Amino acid sequence: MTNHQDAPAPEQRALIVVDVQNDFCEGGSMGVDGGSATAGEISALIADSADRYGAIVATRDYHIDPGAHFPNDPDFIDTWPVHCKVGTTGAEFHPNLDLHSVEEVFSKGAYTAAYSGFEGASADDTSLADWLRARGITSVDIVGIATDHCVRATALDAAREGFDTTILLDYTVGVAASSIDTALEQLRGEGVALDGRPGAAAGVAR
Ligand code: VGL
Repeated sequence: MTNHQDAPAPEQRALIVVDVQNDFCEGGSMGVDGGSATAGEISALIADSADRYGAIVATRDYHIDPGAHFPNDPDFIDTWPVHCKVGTTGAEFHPNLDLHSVEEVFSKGAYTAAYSGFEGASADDTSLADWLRARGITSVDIVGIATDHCVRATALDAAREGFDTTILLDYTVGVAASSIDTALEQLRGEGVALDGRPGAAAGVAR
């Protein structure tokens, strides 16, 4: 079968699940409203789209000592309360996220702030971009937390790396309405396709 140019074959498309970790869900140190419901909805999406993706991967914020990322008086824009420290429950994936189909995990931010999953590496130190290219992936769908921070940064890098990039916004939740709006405008300008509305799957769309 030939492929339509606008529709990459499923084996060329990957799903990237960004930072669906306890600290970014309700009860976590930086819990985002709708995070735990979104985790469950992403699991349902994965279960429904087995034929749609050639690979499913997850990223995680995985801090050891990221210095100025964790000040005493965080501004919640560029600096943050302590979150996703290696060895803590907060760093673990949310239990609503079904990891069975997740082929590889990319960890980022050990000693520095790292918003984009493309700053991450697998356990054998392969970068996300190299890993995807090695599998012939040309197109990525991105979901996860938070729309206005790590999802945004991951999508911008995906597009810069040359992947045909879509954010499935329904399967994302964001921190604040104003930074979500700014992020969506920037993403559109950088050629990222936007599908749906932030928080829609979790029922917290603004
Ligand atoms: C994130 C702020 C700080 C995120 C991570 O996952 O969106 N946001 N670190």
